[in-house]
Amino acid sequence: MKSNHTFRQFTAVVLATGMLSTGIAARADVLFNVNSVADEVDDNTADGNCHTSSNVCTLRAAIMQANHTSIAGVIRIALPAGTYFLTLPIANPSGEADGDLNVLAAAGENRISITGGGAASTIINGNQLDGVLRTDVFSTLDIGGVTIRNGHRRLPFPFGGGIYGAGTLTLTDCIVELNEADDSGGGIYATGMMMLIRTSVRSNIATNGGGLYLSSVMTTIRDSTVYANRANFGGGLINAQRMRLIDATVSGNSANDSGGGVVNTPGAEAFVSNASIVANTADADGMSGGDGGGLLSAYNAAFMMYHTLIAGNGFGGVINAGPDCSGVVVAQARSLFGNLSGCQITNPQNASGITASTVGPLQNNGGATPTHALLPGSEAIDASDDAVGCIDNQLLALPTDQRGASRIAGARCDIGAYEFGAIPPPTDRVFASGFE
Ligand SMILES: [Ca+2]
Ligand SMILES: [Ca+2]
Ligand SMILES: [Ca+2]
Ligand SMILES: [Ca+2]
Repeated sequence: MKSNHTFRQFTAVVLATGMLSTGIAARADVLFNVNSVADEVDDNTADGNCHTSSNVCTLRAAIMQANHTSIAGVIRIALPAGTYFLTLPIANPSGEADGDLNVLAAAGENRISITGGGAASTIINGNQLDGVLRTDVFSTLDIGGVTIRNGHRRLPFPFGGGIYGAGTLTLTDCIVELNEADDSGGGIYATGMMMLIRTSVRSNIATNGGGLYLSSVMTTIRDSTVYANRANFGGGLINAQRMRLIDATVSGNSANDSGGGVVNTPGAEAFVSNASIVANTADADGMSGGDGGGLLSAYNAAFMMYHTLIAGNGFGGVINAGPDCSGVVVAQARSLFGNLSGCQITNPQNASGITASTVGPLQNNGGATPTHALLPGSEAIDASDDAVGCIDNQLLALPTDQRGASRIAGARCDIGAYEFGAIPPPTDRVFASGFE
């Protein structure tokens, strides 16, 4: 029978004179083609091949072999459409051969990429046995076009129900959904560096940080939506270190206590540019109080807002009821609030006198992730600050809105993640995030 090895090595085309003269090492990538949805271990991590005792290449085997392969290039794992249930129970001590999928840095600082066939069709299902994925410090992992679903982390490590990321982690065109952490970070708990691009984090649950718990050197969330997550504290996300939220939406999350959408903890820094924080609720259980429907930012934290919309959030589980924010925020450029009571705004001249904006429901308005459209007549339309322009916190221009539609439509940039009157490009069906 033909061997089913899927190891292929590509030698980069090297222009020898150029390479030699600049001293750049030749780079070789490795590709593992997953060809089975089974959850089986690699049968020999020393051989360089993705191979199990059943003579296939599984996702777990590909990651295990990648962990033990040292190359200068990228280890690429091609993951075709399918549902990949994790079926190996967590062991004690736990590792790469049981429970969740572990990306290690065992062979050095490898860069690993996992490319699915699109989040609507390529699903890694944690089967409630453990989390789905965990990455180590010094690992680098890029995931594209994959759904991470149905992980559940319990004691002794109840952090990051879907993903616990300690290395450098990038998710592009992904969905993280229906995961649970008994402590923090229902969808993702991040401690290294993380980027979320065109990604939805939805319907996850935890005690703290229903969607995300961010304790990263830097997390960047761009063109992405965090929605319908639940927690006792910080329904959508908790930022405990440093975060950038750009052209992104936080919607429909709820907390039984405080911070329905976003919590910014003492000492944390958040740079929030053209975000929409809408329709989240604090005190969702109606018991023992809670405040900051959209946002709770600690008095000694920094929450720097640029052209951001915080409106229609609520209290007692009811949207459009109660304060949108609690604590202290800085409006670096004009931002719009619904109910300001409970929130102290530094630079109030940039946020004065503007009340709840007119926004549509969270839905597919084009692009990879759901958004709240601005409705005709919304105060947010063309309301950005002329003195600032249409930029992020690093003073870089924002060329598009969350959907990828070109800004600027109309007279100037709008407030929030959605640009009224701008037409998004056709969604690439292969990489659509599956939002209906
Ligand atoms: Ca092997
Ligand atoms: Ca594991
Ligand atoms: Ca409560
Ligand atoms: Ca505009």
